Amino acid sequence: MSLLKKVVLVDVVDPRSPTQDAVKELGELQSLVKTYGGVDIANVIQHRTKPDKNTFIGSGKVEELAEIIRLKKIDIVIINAIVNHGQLFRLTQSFWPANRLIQVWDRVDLILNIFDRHARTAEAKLQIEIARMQHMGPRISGLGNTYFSRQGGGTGGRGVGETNMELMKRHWKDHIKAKTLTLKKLTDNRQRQLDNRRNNGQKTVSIIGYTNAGKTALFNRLTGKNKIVKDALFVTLDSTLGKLYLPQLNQEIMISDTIGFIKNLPPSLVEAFRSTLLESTNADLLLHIIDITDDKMDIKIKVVEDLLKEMGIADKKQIFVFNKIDALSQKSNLIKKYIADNFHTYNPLFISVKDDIGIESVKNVISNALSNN
Ligand SMILES: Nc1nc2c(ncn2[C@@H]2O[C@H](COP(=O)(O)OP(=O)(O)OP(=O)(O)O)[C@@H](O)[C@H]2O)c(=O)[nH]1
Ligand SMILES: [Mg+2]
Repeated sequence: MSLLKKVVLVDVVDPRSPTQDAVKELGELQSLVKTYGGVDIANVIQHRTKPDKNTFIGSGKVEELAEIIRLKKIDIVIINAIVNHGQLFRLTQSFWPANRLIQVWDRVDLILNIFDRHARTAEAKLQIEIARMQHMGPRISGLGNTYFSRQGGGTGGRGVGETNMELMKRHWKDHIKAKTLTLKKLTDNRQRQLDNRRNNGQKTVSIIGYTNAGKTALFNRLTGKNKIVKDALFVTLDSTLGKLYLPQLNQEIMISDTIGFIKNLPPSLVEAFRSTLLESTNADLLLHIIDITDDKMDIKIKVVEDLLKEMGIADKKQIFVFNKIDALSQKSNLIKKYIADNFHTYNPLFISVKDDIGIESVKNVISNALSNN
């Protein structure tokens, strides 16, 4: 018997969006699922209408899915949208006749589960736990059991149920509060270390950007480290530091590699990852790495910019580094001109970590930016 979990993807498409966008979206979703690992995509179905209040996908699709779950022995249904917990719960419930152990994830659950697998430090693990509690609400395990058994069994009067629900919500809130406090202690501690570093005159450059842009590849190249570089999303979760000696400044500076950004991150996740991005919020300079071969480049730049705004660091000094020029097609001159016209305020650089092109110019630009600080 295969150990792979069988999944069905429900791709949610805005009926107004062009087909090629829908294909891209699905591509990203499939990469995400592959990144999670250990699963076999048995089916992909498309949902093209407005979200249904009760089940998000509407009763027709629920039936279609239940049939697929039954026939293909599906373990997990993944919906490519942010779905509220009431809807997720009702969906799960309506698939029980087809599979009593069915799991229904939305995009946030998927991202959280990926994060969970990749998190290494206590801090990252705690962040994920908090974000998960916030996202899942009373679906969380432990508390969730009571919820499921009460709702599923249908025992107890309505009044009693509601009281339990209130108690559970309070318990859930207290739980989040306690975890948040523990995380805050860890974060405060790290902030003190960062303050010390700054007071000692240590400069830091933080590498940021959309996931899979080549941040870790550049980090390795600059610092001589050997962190995992992979064609997958969210390979890096915790921020890591390395050193780079800059002859121009006659100084060793710190470089940090960070988690990649992705669109549709729910606010709870952004909040939780504030701590992971502490290196970036305290950095003297941001190197924003962009995959130049990606024809969704503009949207991805905007996603990163919006997240920087949410973190309150959009005004920090930033340099755009366009990576992977080795893989650029014949249109390369057009693309470079477009970038020069639109992003000249960010000192755009064109590099290839793979073919070792432009690395010296990255170091020079860093030196110049830091010496003007
Ligand atoms: N063609 C080409 N591929 C590159 C280059 N730099 C990185 N890559 C590839 O891009 C993929 C992602 O690289 P990473 O360095 O892991 O990307 P990342 O931004 O750290 O990704 P996450 O940590 O997952 O957010 C890998 O398959 C790399 O081999 C480059 O200069 N040219
Ligand atoms: Mg990385």
